[in-house]
Amino acid sequence: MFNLDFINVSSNQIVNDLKTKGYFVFEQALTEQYVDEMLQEVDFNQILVNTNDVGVVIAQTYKFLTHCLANSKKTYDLITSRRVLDICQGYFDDIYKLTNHRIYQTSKTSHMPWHTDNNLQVGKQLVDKHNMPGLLFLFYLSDVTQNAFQYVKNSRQWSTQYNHEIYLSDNFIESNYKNDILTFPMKKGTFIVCDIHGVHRAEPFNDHNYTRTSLLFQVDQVGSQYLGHGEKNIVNTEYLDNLTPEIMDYLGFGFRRDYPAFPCSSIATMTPKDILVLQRKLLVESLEALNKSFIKSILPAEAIINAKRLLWYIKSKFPKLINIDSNK
Ligand SMILES: O=C(O)CCC(=O)C(=O)O
Ligand SMILES: [Fe+2]
Repeated sequence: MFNLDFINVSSNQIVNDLKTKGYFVFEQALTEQYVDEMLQEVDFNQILVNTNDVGVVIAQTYKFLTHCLANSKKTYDLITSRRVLDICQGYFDDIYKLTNHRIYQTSKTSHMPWHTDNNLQVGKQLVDKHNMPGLLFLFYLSDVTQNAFQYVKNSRQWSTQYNHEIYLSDNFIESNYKNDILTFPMKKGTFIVCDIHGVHRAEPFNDHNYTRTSLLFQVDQVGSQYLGHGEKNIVNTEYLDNLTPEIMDYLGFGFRRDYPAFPCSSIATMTPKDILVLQRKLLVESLEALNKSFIKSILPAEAIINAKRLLWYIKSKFPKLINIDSNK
């Protein structure tokens, strides 16, 4: 999973950097092979439409696989890895929980505002800022030359002053903290972890040939006064080969979750171009479906069942000859 150079950095060192500076960055912490295998588990070209599974949705220029703990064993293993848990154990002094996670792909253009991630929500609305300790974990799953993560040095020391603002304006940061902006254009596999109270964003970009792929997850020290804080974690039970009380607690077994999965997507969050691509695909599939339903409507049900019985018989006699999908 991790490159040797990263394995050789102690978790104490990472925690120490987090406590003193508010962030820690390591270029190419994940092996290239691990990232490639992780990406093979995600199909960004398959968008959910009446699909009975977890999968990818579109919100503007982003594609999201929010429920990656249900769809990617590699992601599950990374999010529940000893390394991540050791960092959390060292950093937090009370129970901590995974509060959200997602793999996402940003294409063509994006202008993310400067913000902190200590958000409290009611439904999908951000309503307030909280003061629970929290960590934002970010892994680059592609080489990041544009749209890099940016962090304002020492901003966690003053960000509470702006708790009444949902975002900070580009102008404000540019005029007051220009020299404190750290930008991390780095290679695939890079690991970034920072204090959620620090001001950060992905640097705006506009390049129709560029795509950035990332894994992000957040861990908060959720106290009992914040019952329900966090998105639900949908996990594939097949992946749970390392379950311990520690991991059950971290994943929030039996813990209330009130926030909807991010982003709240629908057809309305798609770009006109993505809607057109989808409509074209749907048209072809709809014609096939109509064709099938027309044939079904003119044939007696008994004839269809008999045809399936015949196919099954032929298949059992000549297995290589035919492949039936009995749902069709
Ligand atoms: O993608 C990034 O670089 C930052 C993302 C982020 O801060 C967020 O989604 O809250
Ligand atoms: Fe953020």
